Amino acid sequence: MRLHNELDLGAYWLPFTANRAFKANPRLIVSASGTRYRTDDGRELLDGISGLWCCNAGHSHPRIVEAIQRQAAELDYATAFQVGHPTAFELAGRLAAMAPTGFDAVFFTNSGSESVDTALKIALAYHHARGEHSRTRFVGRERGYHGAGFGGMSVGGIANNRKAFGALLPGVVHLPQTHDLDQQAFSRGQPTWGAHLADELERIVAVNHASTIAAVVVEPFAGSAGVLVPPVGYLERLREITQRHGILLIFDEVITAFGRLGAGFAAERFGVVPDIITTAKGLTSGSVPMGAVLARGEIRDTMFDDAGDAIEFFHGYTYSGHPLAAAAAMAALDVYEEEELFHRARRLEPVLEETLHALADKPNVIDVRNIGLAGAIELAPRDGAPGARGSAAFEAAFERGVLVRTTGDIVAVAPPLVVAEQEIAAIGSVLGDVLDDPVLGG
Ligand code: PXG
Ligand code: PLP
Repeated sequence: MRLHNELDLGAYWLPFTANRAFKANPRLIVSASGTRYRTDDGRELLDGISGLWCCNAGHSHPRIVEAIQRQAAELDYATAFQVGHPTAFELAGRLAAMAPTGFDAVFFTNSGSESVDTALKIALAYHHARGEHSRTRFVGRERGYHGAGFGGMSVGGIANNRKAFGALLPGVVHLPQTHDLDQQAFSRGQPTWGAHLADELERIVAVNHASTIAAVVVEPFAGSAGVLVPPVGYLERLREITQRHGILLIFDEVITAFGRLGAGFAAERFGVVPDIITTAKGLTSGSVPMGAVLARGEIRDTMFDDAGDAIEFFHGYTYSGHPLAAAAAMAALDVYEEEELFHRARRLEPVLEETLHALADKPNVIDVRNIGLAGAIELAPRDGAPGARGSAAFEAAFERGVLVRTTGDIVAVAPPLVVAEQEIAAIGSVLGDVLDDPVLGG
């Protein structure tokens, strides 16, 4: 008996989901351990997408579970407004130590969306504190995903996420996206073509004047849009241009931090250091909602100096630095360290690369790309029905026991960092069968 036959599915409005279609054919997950989920009809599902790019240490890791249980019994909640609790301070110090040199200001949030909105507000408030009141514009990028808040939507570049929601933040402009199938298809790691696309920022500066631009925000690799890997030299060029014009550079590392690229942060992997880093997801290995914004100390100091003894940043959340989340994050970082999971991701990167690129000649495949422990297979859209082939691939993989993420006709894979080599092979084998399945052809 499947559990969903007994459940009333009516009230729950699922996010980013076609609810009518889902409720006609619901998929329910009831438990998880390591790289595996169990569905309500007792099937095992290999998690090829780390929950949703977040469960980097695998599911229900005993160490993280124990930390959450212990913390819940000891201190369930303490406000972070004018009061603190020790674990949040410990965690902030630990993140500052992990981050690139100079990032010693850590602000806690509860999600990637809140981290992005927080980072945008820090950028504005920093320029305000310096007396540069005209620096209010933001530069995002086409196909960027920066969460579902109004700030993140505004700098984001995915039209479906924006079209129903009006004018959004004023003064946002977008860089061109960096993925070009003609130039880059079937690249392994960073494509060699495309660094010049960063020069578009010079044009934006020329049109608007540098003194009106607060910050540029980009994902080091774009996750949600389907693993769009930065061209060699591109991030370096963005850094050089922003620095020259006094514009802050924000790396949205909600997906890329905590091991996805075989390092604590993409900034470390790519050797490009921004001014602000947003995180969430892998911070607690997905176990308790939490995000964090890391800023260079001089940004914080400028705001502190300007405020004197008054409140320097009128911003925060009821659950900023929540004890359960902080305890979960401390345990997740312990697991990453003790199990050397960032090194493991780096070691598995060529294994995933080979596995995915071996599917290049399957029907309808127009691109395969990868970086770190993440990759994507892009399928040709069906005539007049973009996304249909991608949806069919998602369902066919689910039926065969593998959870992937599809966005349009792109199948994304990003397994937990604890994944075994045989499990990567199993994902490859299932995806091969999926791509050969006649249901994808039509
Ligand atoms: N920034 C980036 C770079 C993200 O990937 C967010 C912000 C927002 O985080 P929250 O925690 O508010 O969801 C994200 C989240 C997908 C997918 O389609 C990706 C995300 C969320 C939902 C779906 O792959 N990333
Ligand atoms: N911090 C944490 C939490 C880690 O897990 C690791 C490695 O796995 C490191 C730091 C060190 O990373 P690296 O040797 O790449 O600097």
